Amino acid sequence: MAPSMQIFDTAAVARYNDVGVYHARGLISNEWVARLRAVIDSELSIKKSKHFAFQEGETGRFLGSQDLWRTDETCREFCTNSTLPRAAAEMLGSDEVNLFFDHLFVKEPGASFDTSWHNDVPYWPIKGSQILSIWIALDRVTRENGALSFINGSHRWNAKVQPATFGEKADQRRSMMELSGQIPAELGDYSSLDIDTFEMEAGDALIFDGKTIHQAGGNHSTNMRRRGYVVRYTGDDVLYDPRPGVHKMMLERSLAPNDRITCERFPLVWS
Ligand SMILES: O=C(O)CCC(=O)C(=O)O
Repeated sequence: MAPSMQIFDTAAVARYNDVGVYHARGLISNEWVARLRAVIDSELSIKKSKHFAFQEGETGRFLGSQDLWRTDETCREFCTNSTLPRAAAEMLGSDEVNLFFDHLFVKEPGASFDTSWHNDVPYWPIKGSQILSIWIALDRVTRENGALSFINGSHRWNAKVQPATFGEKADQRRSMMELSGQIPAELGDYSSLDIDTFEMEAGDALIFDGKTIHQAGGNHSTNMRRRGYVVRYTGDDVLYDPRPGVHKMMLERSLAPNDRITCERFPLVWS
């Protein structure tokens, strides 16, 4: 059963709307953290599972996976029937919430590559304003092992920041936004921007708008993993939009352009 108590106060929702990201401390219980860690470690240990490497360095790997909830019962329960759908509904200000997908980002010790600056909506075949991600720390996250940074207010820029690569070849970090001349070529030059970097405890979550521009540092530690599990949700105003440039693996054949996205793959999880 979804919990019935309100999770966020008006200040939290206002902060999310204002800057495009909110640090929800202790959103996830220790029990869920332990259950999700177990699923993730088992996913990453199976040689032929569907996880993939964003990058493989000499020292540590940056691993990802997607749509775990579709095959794993623990992830399904967490994404559809934990505190999360309500958290998404409150932040989105939405009567209904769909699960879009879940996503894994694991930086093993020594996976020193940054996650390039980007925002998420340009990758996805949906449009609308009520799109968010809940990035859950399953380990302590510090500046040393891969903390995430966000450009405050960038969800209002109407920008598309879609790097050519997700990090390995830093010199190829060219974004659509960079190409359109809206911001300087490298985000290292972003001294005038209001950027927050979040250190987190296991069980904390960052809730951010699909348009907020963000990045993550590499994992420079020798012994701290950084397991991030992200669940993405959409609200009332979101429609299917299979335009050129979106990830092909996200396309859903049962939907037509401008359909509401509710279907087996993007189920309604809150109403
Ligand atoms: O965890 C990371 O390194 C990147 C996460 C991210 O970009 C996202 O969740 O959209």
